[in-house]
Amino acid sequence: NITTIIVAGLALAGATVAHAANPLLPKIFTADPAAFVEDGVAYLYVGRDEATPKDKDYVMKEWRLYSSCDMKNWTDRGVPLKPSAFKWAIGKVDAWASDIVKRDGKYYFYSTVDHATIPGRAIGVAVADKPEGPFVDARGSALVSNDMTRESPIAWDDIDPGVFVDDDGQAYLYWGNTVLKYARLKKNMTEFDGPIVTVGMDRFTEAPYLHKRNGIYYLSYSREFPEETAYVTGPSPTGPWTYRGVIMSKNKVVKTIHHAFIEFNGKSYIVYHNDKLPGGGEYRRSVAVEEFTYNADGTIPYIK
Ligand code: FUB
Repeated sequence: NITTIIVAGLALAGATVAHAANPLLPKIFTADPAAFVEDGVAYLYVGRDEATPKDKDYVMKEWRLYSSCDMKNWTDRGVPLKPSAFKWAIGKVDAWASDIVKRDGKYYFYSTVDHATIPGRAIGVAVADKPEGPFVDARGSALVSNDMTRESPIAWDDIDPGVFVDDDGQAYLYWGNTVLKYARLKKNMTEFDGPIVTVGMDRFTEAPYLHKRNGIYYLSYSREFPEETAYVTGPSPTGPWTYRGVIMSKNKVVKTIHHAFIEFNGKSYIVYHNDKLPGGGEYRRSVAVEEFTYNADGTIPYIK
């Protein structure tokens, strides 16, 4: 189809093509991968880590998009949006973690930004007609802000959105730091359809991610700090949940691990970040991918 032809054409024309092994993107520091597949092309949205070795916090001014036809060679597709797309946000720094989904021909990008007037982090949603954008604010206000969800005393509890649309069309947004929350989304994908629900999840830290395979719902998340990736499964997008184990272990240098799952050409992958790009560290992360095979009973193997 036309998307595949354009991507292949870009690669042939010598657009910036990254190489074939981890770290996936060897030229810049990147974190918090969000991924989806369409028409034989894998799309990877990452936050760019711009902290210097001396910085003691994240410096993230933009999200960047990469695409691949083989999960090995990645084409730089530029900056689909920056936090400044959300006029109600501070807009200068901190393009924190995001997630992306396509619905009714439009691409919805949920992301974490700093609210300009309500202290703390907030979640916005932007929409585009193409994966590469341009993305524009879909609401003109935060979907979630700190005044709506006061379960946690911290200002960054409303971060790390993970979006999921079930086969029956019902969409859900999961998010949180320290406290895991979810809410149903209306079909317009820009409003909640019901209350924000808090889920008790043992040692939950952040980065909830919901995916479904063969009728099993998998809710994976980062737990403890430094973080490891753990998961539960259930018979529905809202549980009840059964703990299944750890998928990836802690990286004590980078401390965070933010992950996502994708299926591409019949194979299963987990994308995440580590510190392996030379000069890397806690605020200078690098996105990586691992291929894995589900166990026969549907469980996910430990990935070294
Ligand atoms: O990149 C900033 C924050 O670090 C993300 O929101 C978390 O998931 C962690 O990766």
